[in-house]
Amino acid sequence: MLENKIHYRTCNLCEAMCGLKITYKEKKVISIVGDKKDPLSKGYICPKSQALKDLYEDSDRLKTPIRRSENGWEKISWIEAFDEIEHQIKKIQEKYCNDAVATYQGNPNVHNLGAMLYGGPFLKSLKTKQKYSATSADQLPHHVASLKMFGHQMLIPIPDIERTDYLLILGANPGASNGSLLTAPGFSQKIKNIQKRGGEVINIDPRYTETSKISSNHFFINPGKDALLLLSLLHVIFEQGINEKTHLSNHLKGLSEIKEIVKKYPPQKTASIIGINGFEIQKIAKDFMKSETAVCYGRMGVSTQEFGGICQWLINVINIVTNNMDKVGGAMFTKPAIDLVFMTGMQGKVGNFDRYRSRVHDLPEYSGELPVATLADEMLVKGEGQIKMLICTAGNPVLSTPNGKKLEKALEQLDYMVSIDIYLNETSKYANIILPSTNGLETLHYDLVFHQLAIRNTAKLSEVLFEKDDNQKHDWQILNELTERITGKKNSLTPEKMLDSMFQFSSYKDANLSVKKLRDNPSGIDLGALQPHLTKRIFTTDKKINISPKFFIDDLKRLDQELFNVVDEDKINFPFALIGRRHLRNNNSWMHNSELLMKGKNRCTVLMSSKDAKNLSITNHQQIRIISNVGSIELPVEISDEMKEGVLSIPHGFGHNREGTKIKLAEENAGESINDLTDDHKIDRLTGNANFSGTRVKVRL
Ligand SMILES: Nc1nc2c(c(=O)[nH]1)N[C@H]1C(S)=C(S)[C@@H](COP(=O)(O)OP(=O)(O)OC[C@H]3O[C@@H](n4cnc5c(=O)[nH]c(N)nc54)[C@H](O)[C@@H]3O)O[C@H]1N2
Ligand SMILES: Nc1nc2c(c(=O)[nH]1)N[C@H]1C(S)=C(S)[C@@H](COP(=O)(O)OP(=O)(O)OC[C@H]3O[C@@H](n4cnc5c(=O)[nH]c(N)nc54)[C@H](O)[C@@H]3O)O[C@H]1N2
Ligand code: SF4
Ligand SMILES: [Mo]
Repeated sequence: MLENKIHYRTCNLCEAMCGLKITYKEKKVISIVGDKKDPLSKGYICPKSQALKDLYEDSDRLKTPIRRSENGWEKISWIEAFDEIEHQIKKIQEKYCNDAVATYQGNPNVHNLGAMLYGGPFLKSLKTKQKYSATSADQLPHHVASLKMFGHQMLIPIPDIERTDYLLILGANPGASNGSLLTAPGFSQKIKNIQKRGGEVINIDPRYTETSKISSNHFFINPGKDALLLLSLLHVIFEQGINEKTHLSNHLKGLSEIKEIVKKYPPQKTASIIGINGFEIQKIAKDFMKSETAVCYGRMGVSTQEFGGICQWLINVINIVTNNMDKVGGAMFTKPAIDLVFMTGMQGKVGNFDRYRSRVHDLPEYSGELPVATLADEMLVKGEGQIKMLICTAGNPVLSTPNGKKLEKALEQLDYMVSIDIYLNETSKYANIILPSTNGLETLHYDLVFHQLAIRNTAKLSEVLFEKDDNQKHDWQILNELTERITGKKNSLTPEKMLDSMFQFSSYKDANLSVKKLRDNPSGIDLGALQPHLTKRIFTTDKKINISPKFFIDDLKRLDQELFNVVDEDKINFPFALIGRRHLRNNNSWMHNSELLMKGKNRCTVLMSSKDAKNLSITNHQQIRIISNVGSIELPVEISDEMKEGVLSIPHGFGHNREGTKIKLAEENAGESINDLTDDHKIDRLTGNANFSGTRVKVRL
């Protein structure tokens, strides 16, 4: 009789890094529960963790390379697949130029140790400027703000929610997302704990969300107007008078400039545009200042805006001028065991911005990438440097980037495409060859990125639970083989060896960290609470924190023109503003094939306020057409007073109704893609980030 066995690992499905205790027998998962001994998550897990079993067992998951042929998809050997891809890359780069081969890296790359370690060398080997990723449909403004202010793109402050007295949340819904650029398992409980300690949590969102429900107070905001709100909050803060002698004052520059600038934005002038009463704006600013400790946190909803760059800059400014930056209970910086900021910073590799621009729309490069909103046009618009081939790794840009229908047209006319993906889905179906990788429980994992953003410094290794089949390959093996074929150089390092060598640079010398030590401590190792230490790692050339970078200040002209514009044609023709939403049991576009997660009622609906529904004589569940300037989709309405009047909400990641995919359950729960409505030309022109907040739409019955 075989006995049940126990395996400990970190869930890699979202950013929360929850510790799991998995009971299994042979190759069968028996149960997944929270690991109480995990020093970070202490037993917390969410329902999505259960889907790791479904993912492992999913019969739609690809296990061998497949090639598109006249007779449909045919299985081919790895050798044949690599030979053909190598040949195509070389042929296309020779015929056109290196930039004719583009890459897109999707979100699961950052949740995958192998892809993190071997993705960089692979991209480098291609010598192409046409590199894209989900970053520019997500957190790009955070990186740009950190680079301009602190001198390092990864020096991202995180709110110390376990010790703060006042948390101001804009454009984030951790109640559904479990947190982002803030690894804090059990985020919702931590929000409740702030209030139990006598503190306050204020939530600003055009929807009354899962997070709003557990906050002390919620304010509806008009989508896309947060930059004005932040300017007005600063106006009140400076009007009240700040303490200019703080632990950071000798390290700051630009204080008088920002003080002068925000004079132009009193709440009386901005409130009606923002949609929040001027007295309330004043109160938020004053309460923030009054609190012993306070922190402002803004995520997706404020990053993917027309002024996402300005928003992330001003959030940092608020935390700095109220003396809450780099302080317990404020915004803090981590010191993980493998510290990417330290390791790259010491070599002077702190990030880059705008070294070159995109060919078609003149948009800025960030860290070797171009904005993904321009990917389709870079494929469609003829000329030197036009993209002819795409290599897509763990990404589904047809559903996840603005104007997905246009991208489909662009993918259709490419000379060649490769997807490294576990499914035949809406994007990979355009590939000539799909290279399938292992996933989740089949992989060795260490979170290089999310330890860097975690509320507590810990270290944890997840071993392979189920050995892959002989014919399967890990992402790192696929990427390594491709790199070797392009460069002609062998690399025999394994992820394990690389990890071990990175621990040698760890600042936790006494902990003697190594792969072996982590193997001996399968629930993880605690390295302690976050400590203030910013002043030792400012990477700007003059070693000052710049709170008034010219880069952002210059963009205020664009903000003044756009946000104070009273005659807005778009608003007249398209009276509603559309926003997205996340659901606890969705994960972007790719987990709708899990039976456990798909239980329950249809989630792909349009939320509309009862007043708007009444005005338009729309009844609950009625099918309506939503139309933007780029496309239209049909969905059932869910009347809900969660919504601000004039604002509609549709979740992203659906739209599995495209022909020719092989994700059976997802196809049965197809929904429609919100990104068939979002506009690839309406972006934050400053940073190049996509703009999903407040797409103008109209409704037809
Ligand atoms: N309108 C709107 N659009 C959005 C958003 C929004 O809020 N609203 N959110 C944006 C955000 S924050 C993000 S991060 C992006 C996400 O954008 P993407 O990363 O492009 O999309 P995902 O849905 O995460 O798709 C991940 C792909 O990776 C595959 N995959 C999963 N695991 C593995 C693995 O281990 N290895 C390999 N090789 N493949 C794997 C899946 O099958 C899927 O095809 O979407 C963005 N798009
Ligand atoms: N269950 C689940 N968890 C996930 C994901 C998932 O798809 N499902 N995706 C993961 C990924 S890739 C990411 S990046 C994170 C994102 O995690 P979060 O940053 O928490 O993102 P969302 O949950 O989309 O929350 C964004 C909020 O912004 C609001 N919003 C929209 N427009 C505006 C605006 O103009 N102003 C303001 N103030 N608010 C606005 C929306 O109503 C929404 O409540 O979640 C991760 N976790
Ligand atoms: S919160 Fe995220 S990391 Fe934690 S169990 Fe859920 S999906 Fe996994
Ligand atoms: Mo994301």
